[in-house]
Amino acid sequence: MRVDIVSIFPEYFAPLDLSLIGKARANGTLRLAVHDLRAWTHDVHRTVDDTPYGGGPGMVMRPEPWGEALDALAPEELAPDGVTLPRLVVPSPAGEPFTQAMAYELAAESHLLFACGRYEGIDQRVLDHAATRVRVTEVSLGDYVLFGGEVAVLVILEAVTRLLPGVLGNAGSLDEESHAHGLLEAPMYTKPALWRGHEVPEVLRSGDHGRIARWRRDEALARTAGRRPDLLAALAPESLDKRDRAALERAGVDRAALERAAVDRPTLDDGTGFPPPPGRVAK
Ligand code: JAH
Repeated sequence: MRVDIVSIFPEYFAPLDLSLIGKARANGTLRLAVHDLRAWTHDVHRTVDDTPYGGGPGMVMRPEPWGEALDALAPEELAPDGVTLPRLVVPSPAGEPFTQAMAYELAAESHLLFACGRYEGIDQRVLDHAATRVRVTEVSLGDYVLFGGEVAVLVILEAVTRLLPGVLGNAGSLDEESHAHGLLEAPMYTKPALWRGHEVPEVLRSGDHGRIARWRRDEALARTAGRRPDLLAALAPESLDKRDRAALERAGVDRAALERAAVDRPTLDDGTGFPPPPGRVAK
């Protein structure tokens, strides 16, 4: 995968040299470049902002440097080597909520271009113009406002690059983790069995893999019901079997309350709302 990032603070992306993302860059799985928006300014002050039309507080990012950045990184004419157009991702509190499903979608792209806004945002015409050339997705990490899109891009890249083939050492862990089944995960424990008066649940030390799997499923269901009723309500009814429903009943889940919490029903056939991890075939 190729990734380009445009920002007025390229130094924010130093962590992308580290850990598994750094390794993916070093071994060529990830070709990532960070660009300073000011490279596409021409005045002595390298100005990237101006006052908002219509008045109001703060400043808006002026369109011209962004237009030149787009010309450089998503050229109108397809390169003769057949390099594909990037998908433009723009973090914004007004964007579509970022989810694990969107992480899978972005991980399937061959080229992502991230535009980091600052101040009160980017002149709307930049996005309108970009949409005549490339697919544009405004993405929100949640209902809060940051100083700019840089940290949001770091978060999105963490979620996306770990899904790329070969980036995670243990590929098996992808389909067991939180959100992979539309539920939160059961709690995890390691040695020692007794620590500061707290014991590891007996079932996990029993060696009975059937009992362990059932316990984990029950814990996942109870946790999800307690903490994220919206996730439980969004599960397709077929993805809950009789034993699951019994576990939810024991956890005191009121089905009507779940229905009220439903926000968005999954559309994919296995009922999770997520595509299978790379290398696994959908049921
Ligand atoms: C703030 C440009 N929901 C996360 C998020 C993403 C981006 C921004 N804020 C919050 C942001 C100012 C300018 C982007």
